[in-house]
Amino acid sequence: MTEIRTVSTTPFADQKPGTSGLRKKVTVFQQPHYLENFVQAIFDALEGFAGQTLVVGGDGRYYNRQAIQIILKMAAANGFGRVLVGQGGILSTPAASCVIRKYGAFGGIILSASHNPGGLDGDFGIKYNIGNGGPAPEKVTNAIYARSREITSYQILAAADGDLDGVGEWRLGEMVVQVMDSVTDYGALMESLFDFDRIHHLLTHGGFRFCYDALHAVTGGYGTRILGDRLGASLDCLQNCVPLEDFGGGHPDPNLVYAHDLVAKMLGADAPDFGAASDGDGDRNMVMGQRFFVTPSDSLAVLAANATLVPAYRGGLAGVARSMPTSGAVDRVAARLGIECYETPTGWKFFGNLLDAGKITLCGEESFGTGSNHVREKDGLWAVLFWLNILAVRQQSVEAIVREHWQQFGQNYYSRHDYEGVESERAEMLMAELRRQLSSLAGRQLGGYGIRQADDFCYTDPIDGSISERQGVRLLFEDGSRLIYRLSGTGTEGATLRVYLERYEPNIARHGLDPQVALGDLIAIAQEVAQITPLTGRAEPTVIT
Ligand code: G16
Repeated sequence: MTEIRTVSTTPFADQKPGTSGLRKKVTVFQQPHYLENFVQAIFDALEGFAGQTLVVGGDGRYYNRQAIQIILKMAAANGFGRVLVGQGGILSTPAASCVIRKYGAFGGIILSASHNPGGLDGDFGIKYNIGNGGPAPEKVTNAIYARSREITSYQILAAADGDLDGVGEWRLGEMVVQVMDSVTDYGALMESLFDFDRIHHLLTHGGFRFCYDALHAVTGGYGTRILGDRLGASLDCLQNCVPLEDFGGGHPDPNLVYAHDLVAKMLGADAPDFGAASDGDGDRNMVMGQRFFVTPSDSLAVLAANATLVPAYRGGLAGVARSMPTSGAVDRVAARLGIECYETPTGWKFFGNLLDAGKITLCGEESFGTGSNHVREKDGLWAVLFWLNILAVRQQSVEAIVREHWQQFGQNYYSRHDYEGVESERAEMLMAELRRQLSSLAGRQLGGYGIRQADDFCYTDPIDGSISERQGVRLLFEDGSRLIYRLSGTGTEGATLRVYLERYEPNIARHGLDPQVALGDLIAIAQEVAQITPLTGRAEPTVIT
């Protein structure tokens, strides 16, 4: 009989989940009891899991393996019947969602700090996903946080660490641990959605040139197996595909700043036809054509407009959704298709109810996330395969497809300016000051732009009626342009101010300009209204996407 130990502990005050779970420095998680407290708070906030299945996996970053051993012993001590764990402790976030759904698991624990850097000095993270495969909704994360504030003990099995590297089953007390191949189920799901024969043909005939960059993160293994082994992409198309615990010292965030190897290649004289990257845990994507960047908002709109070219979506879309700061490009596609377009707060968890209720088929965010009803997470490789499927059918360049899209729907110029590592008090003061001004902003003229509405976005979930307030300050202009301010909920150092800028341009002659130029007036207004430089001490954003 293996012994269940009850360990006394005291609460940590900082275990409030953010936009996507609890993210902290590795060193914070390594404090005695820190991870254990949070895991016990998750279990205490749940009901009815005795004898049930839990899925556990992570993006392979530093501390992943140690954390998984602890979680397995705690799951056993708390009464789970079985844990499905990815081989080597690896499951990309969308693969974890796939596995939870496929095997009818009670839920899952995903270990990742997504696109944040890893390593001893980097970040770690943990989040709970419910039985639909998606991130726990706010009522669950709030209950976990509440429990973390009052916890006095946790339960853990006194047992040796088990083998995570061999596929197979072993026991931890009464519980079965099943180590499963990390790619097989996810790969089969992808094959069921897309025209793999056509994509295989595209990648192996006719000189189509392609580059996929896994940024030394979790999709290295998925990319090699699915794009390489199954779809025939040659090894030299797959860049940085060896997963490393510290992501090779890089920042596994697929954007124009951090995916520099790919960006340099795609902007170079001898650029491939298509380039794509994914992030630390495999749920984000960036898509580029030859010397051409596709904004995530445009990507969502193009996928929606071309969805019927893909086997899984041949019957059409039930509806679409985007997060509030994401550009309105997809709204225009939805209007043309005669389907509903929902606007949700930032955070993938807000799409879950709409997907479960069958109200939407595709959804996406400006933060390099796109997904569909196939899982309940955004999905980086899925988006890459979706684009490849479209390219295989249309036989046009990425740029030609996007420009044609703009001709049909107009272009939503879009950019996000991030001010990272701002002192938290200063950032809070900036937001408070903006909120204070809201009532006097509506109706004002700023640099030729009339403000039609100024508010703090509040969302009422159309399915369960739950209300989420203070989701971002919005200045909505008469001509449809928008300026949005919010503080990131995923950083681990100080605060990150995000400023989102959007302007609609119907005139084809003015399409394809540098967004920083096309949005120049709005950028100046954004800095002026929020007094960004005086209040943050920053003359310029840290990252522009
Ligand atoms: C997470 C969430 C996304 C969100 C993004 C940025 O992504 O799942 O829904 O858009 O963070 O959030 P914030 O603006 O609060 O930093 P990921 O890829 O980090 O899990």
